[in-house]
Amino acid sequence: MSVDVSELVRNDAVVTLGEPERAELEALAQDLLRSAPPRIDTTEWVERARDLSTSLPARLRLTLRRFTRDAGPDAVLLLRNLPGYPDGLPDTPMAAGSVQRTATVPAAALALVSLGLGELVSFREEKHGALVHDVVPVPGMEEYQGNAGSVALNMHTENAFHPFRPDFVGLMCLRNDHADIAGLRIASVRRALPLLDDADRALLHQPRYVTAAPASFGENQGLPEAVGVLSGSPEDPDITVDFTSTTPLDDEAAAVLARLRTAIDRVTTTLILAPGDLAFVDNRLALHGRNSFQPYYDGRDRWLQRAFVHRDLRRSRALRPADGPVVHGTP
Ligand SMILES: O=C(O)CCC(=O)C(=O)O
Ligand SMILES: [Fe+2]
Repeated sequence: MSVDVSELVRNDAVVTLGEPERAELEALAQDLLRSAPPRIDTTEWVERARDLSTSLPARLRLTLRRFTRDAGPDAVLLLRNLPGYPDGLPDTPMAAGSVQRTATVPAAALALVSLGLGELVSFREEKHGALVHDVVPVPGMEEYQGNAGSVALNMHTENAFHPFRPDFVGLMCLRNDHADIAGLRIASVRRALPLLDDADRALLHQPRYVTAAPASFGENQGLPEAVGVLSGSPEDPDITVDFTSTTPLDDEAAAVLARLRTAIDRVTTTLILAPGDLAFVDNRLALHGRNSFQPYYDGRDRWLQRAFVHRDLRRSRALRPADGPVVHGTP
């Protein structure tokens, strides 16, 4: 019962910008490049971007506003036909930890649209706290369970271990892989839940799982707290799990997690993003991952840019020095 893109279209989860809307967004991005300091990761740049985001095309603002209230059955929003580089797309970066420090039209467009959903946020321990990340295959990291890899990336909540993980993850495609087979995989808890029985659903709410922080988030972490994979309303719960780094604490919890994984597999949709596509995943309701692809490291590999959004920035204030956008460490 995998969900295909036509179903997303029926559910208003796909919005293609018309040419005038694309031109309006490009003009806003150009205005941001002209009127803000060149470096993205400054308070001034984000303030200017936030102000300009209030002038996004009206239909786009309406779409974003509705999505923040209810992300729908698939908990994803796919925006299409965003502006790219006006003078041609540069080579795909291939350095580990590559980020966008200096604004360009696509990075500015990503930031403007993200600010229509909430506040931009990043993590000091990840990509040096940059607000716009490159998601690209990195030589030697093919097998890595992270976005630098090119093997299949297991389904996960972004930063599942972190209490201030993003509410939304924005992934914008600049270039797909050579064979055009690499896809963002998404699955919502709303689709998976009906495939589980009541006992399994109840157990998934119990604190019988741990998700460890990666070493990059610091050594002085105690043991991670045991939590449920599901939380909140039993009829419409949030999901927090990473099928690479979440560990069940007992055999029964392990068996239920395996059944959840099967259910997730059955409802997973693969979105082959095309240049100009921007997918926002509601990180509270949906998991994401990626299928495998072949990188060539010839400057024409797959290239996404990524940004994280918080709906309530205040919640993480204790970990954000000077009220900046960068979350430091874990509580
Ligand atoms: O490569 C993708 O499509 C998704 C990678 C991913 O999980 C991420 O960048 O957070
Ligand atoms: Fe991810």
